Amino acid sequence: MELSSLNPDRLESPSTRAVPALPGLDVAYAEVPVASALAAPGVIAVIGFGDSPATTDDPRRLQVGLEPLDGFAPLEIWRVQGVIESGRDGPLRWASDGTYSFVAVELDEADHGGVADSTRHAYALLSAWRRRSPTPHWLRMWNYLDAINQGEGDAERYRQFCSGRAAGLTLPAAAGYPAATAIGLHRPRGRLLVYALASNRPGRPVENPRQLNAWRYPRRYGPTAPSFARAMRAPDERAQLYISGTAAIVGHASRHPGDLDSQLAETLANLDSLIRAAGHRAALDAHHGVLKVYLRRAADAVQVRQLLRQRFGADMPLLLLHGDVCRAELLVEIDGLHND
Ligand code: 3EB
Repeated sequence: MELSSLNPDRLESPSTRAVPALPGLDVAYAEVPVASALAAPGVIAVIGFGDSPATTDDPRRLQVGLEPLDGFAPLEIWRVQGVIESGRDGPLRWASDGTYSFVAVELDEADHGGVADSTRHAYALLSAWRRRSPTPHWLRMWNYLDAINQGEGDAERYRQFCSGRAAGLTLPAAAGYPAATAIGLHRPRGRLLVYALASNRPGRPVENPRQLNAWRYPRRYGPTAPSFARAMRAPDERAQLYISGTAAIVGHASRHPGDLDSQLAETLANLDSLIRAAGHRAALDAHHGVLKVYLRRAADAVQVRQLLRQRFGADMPLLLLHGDVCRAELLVEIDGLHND
């Protein structure tokens, strides 16, 4: 389908027709060569982790600068059912089967006057792409930036990021915010990476009854409340829930500062609550979930992996990364996918 052949006005109007559900996406962690991952049918994104540069200019190949912890350095491979087209559009890279798309943008902060303006620019580019695309509905966004807790008070880089995102993000009419993750890199690279999953019909945002909706956080957390939903129920037949970065926040307050075990327990309680709020019945386990864990302290990795293996089973797809949560007192954040 020609990206430009669709009428944006029509795409912006909320869809109320009953439409058949989409096939679900598959996401898996595998230690395989990049070339063979990209060669498999239906692969829409291949995400690597750590400092090694991407060795191909295939638009589907993404690299997140966070170091994998605990010895497991896999690729994250996303697959869809359809035939993939991919390309570039200025600094954007995209891949799509017409029902789902991945789109990514990586900017040098120095080129755009800092973190707020870089973020605004990145989101403006993504928003313009969305409106031209056959997949104008955001399901899920991932954000990775340097030194997320640097700066005092409202000058903190995460808060500046939130203001830039709110200034650049547009949503289709009547749509809620997508699920999201925002994590800080330890090794500064001067770059902002945002990538997103979009689809040709809207998902259903899900909020967590244990937590205040993030977009309603009070002023004390910054001038612009964060633009994300706690989770997004995908518009597919498989009952897939995209889970936002989830931490030890209850209501709007951080719990158990400095206490890793208690933060982990609180985070798992939040995940359970969110999965229930989505109407999913299955437990979070190796058959129904994929989890990515961000740890502020690399030394916590062995203990956290052991605890999560005990809780979810040895086969649970689990990736541990060295990354900073957007509140300085939080040591751990978990995001992922739940299939009911
Ligand atoms: C929180 O619950 C923790 O700004 O996109 C989690 C997930 C967090 C996404 C974002 C921030 C974001 O507020 C931080």
